[in-house]
Amino acid sequence: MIVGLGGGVGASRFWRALLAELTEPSALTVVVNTADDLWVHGLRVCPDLDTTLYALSGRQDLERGWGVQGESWRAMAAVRALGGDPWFNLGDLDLGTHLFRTGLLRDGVGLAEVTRRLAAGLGVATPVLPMTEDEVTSYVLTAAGELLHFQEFHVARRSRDEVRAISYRNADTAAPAPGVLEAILTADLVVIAPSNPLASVGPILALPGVREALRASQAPVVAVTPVVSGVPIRAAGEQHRADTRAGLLRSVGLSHTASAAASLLRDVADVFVLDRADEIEAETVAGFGLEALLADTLATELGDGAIDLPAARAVLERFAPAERRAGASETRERR
Ligand code: FO1
Repeated sequence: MIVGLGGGVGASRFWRALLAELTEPSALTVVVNTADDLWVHGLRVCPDLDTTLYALSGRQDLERGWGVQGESWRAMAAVRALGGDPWFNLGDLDLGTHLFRTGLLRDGVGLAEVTRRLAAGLGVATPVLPMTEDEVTSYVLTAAGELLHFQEFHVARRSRDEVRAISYRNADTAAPAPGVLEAILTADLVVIAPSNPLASVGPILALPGVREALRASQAPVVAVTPVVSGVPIRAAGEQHRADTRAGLLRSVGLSHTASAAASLLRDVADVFVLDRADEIEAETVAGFGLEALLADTLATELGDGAIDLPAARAVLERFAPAERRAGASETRERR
């Protein structure tokens, strides 16, 4: 059993690439950040859970990274026409997810069960667990002294504010969702996705018992770099996510580098996957007590939902048993 921890866009690419190599979709369980969830228009929106579910069901808008393919925006246009300010864009199809989830939450169903029902409805066979059923929320304190919900900082303000600090409200009193600690403790391999280290991975690690479970787990804990230096960023969304990441890392006195991301995981990870372009950082990573594994960490979309991500293959080849890997036995037979 492989357990993945992560956020939305970067993580879901990695999960898709891992799943393409696995014989069973249920060989992977993913634990997803919920600290950038928000209430908007009276609805509970869980961006990272939804990105994960849309990605694993083949519905994700691969260009934007979030939301559903073939989306329309008539409901938001109606809100605008009524004088509202839909600063957080909910597509018409996506709204169905939020209506379904909010209704169940209002009826007293926990977020883990709601997510299970969403996954079942979307045909996702990989268990997707919210990190917690409690409302844990990332807040960004700006240099101007404003306290912004993470999405206000990231979406409404386009990450332009200088950040002084990020905090995870309620994280210290929240409980990991049912199954989260058990999954980590019984995993054969734990993968920390190439996700924002402070906005997506940080909140999961801040929950009571998670760091301890990662340290107690017998499984190798392999983290994949979210930062690749010196590679021109092509998509506008990638630049926006990089700006958010850089601003948050700066707030804790770190530069926007792979080794800075590794330094935040030094107490829980065993291995840090560096992009080949950042080989020069391998020594720094090793200095944190992490084994540096070099691989190509950038994904290429191949069309029809197929993805090429060599780092996912490299992690499986090194750490997953061959019988779990699609094609691994054929490769052995051919040898
Ligand atoms: N990102 C944006 O940049 N602008 C949006 O209006 C926006 C809306 C949105 C709605 C649903 C959803 O699941 C994600 C959405 N995102 C939007 C992405 C989201 O802000 C980020 O991907 C994550 O929260 C960061 O991990």
